[in-house]
Amino acid sequence: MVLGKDGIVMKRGLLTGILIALFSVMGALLPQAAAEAATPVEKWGQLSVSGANIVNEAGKKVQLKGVSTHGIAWFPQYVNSSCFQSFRKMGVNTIRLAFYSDPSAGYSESLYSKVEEGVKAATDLGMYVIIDWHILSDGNPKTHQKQALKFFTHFAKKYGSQKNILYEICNEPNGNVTWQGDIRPYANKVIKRIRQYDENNIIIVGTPTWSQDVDIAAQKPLKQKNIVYTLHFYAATHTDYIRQKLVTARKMGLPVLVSEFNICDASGNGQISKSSGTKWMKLLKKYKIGHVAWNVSNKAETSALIKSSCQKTGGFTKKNLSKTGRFIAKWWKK
Ligand code: IDC
Repeated sequence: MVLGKDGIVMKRGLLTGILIALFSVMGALLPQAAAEAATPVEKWGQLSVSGANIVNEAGKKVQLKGVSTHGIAWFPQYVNSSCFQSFRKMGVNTIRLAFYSDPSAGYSESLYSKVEEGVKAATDLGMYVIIDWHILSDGNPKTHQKQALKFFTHFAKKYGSQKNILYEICNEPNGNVTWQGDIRPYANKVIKRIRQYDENNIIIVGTPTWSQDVDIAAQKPLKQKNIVYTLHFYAATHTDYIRQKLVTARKMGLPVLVSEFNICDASGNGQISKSSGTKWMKLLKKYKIGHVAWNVSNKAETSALIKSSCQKTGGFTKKNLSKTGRFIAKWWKK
């Protein structure tokens, strides 16, 4: 009986010993595993703007690295979790959902649900997501201001309490449009509306001349908190002259985000310039300015990040990337 009892005690002791050993091994491994598995949003939390920088919840400067969808009316098939996840694996922390605002480019309220699918996929993956009101052929943001207010009311109401959302309120103002006369008044209205429902998340504001004139915006920035200003470049077309605008704006203390770029020419097709592209990427790295590459599709154009021969809509590896995609992907890891 005693022996039997001892036997049980011994077994218990052995079991306890094994469990303790197991837990201590797991304990040593877990923090590392958790750190490796942490998503971008788990790592950085709520973003905000401090001086000329985007900072994380702990107040440290961070560099957003993103990819933009093509127009979601044209390439909705890439708005899915497997697609976003494969870019996350390559070092991307931000997805931009391009919602064209002009009917000629597929504007339709029925696409709100596509934006919601995209936000959900990005959120579940712990990625940041930019909801982009993609004005382009409708050059002046005031042209569709009413629709823009409706759009941002809808999404700010829905996502105001999530910390991974950014709103881009006018992709590329162009034509006879000025900062003071058109963009600034438009931005004041839209920002006021978004802030009714979302007090904190970053709002990205386009600048004149297809979002190149950050130096002009820097002369009279908006007064609200957590605002950044857009500079877009297509490296084969936009060279030192536009890089200088970025340097000027930075020196004036303006927070800038490159919410769209590629290394091809401004048409989105045609030649690419790796040398100008390298100059741009080095400059962005120096200032820790975030960048979002145009575009996730396999369209037969040089700005497409996926090879046109690739028919997949997710699960991409570097091999599936186009020439521009492969060049840009190197900078997601740097
Ligand atoms: C381009 C697309 C192209 C599409 C065209 C018109 O790459 O397939 O036919 O728009 O909608 C921008 C715009 C972006 C453009 C891109 C390339 O923000 O919508 O995409 N570009 O022209 N600004 C500068 C270049």
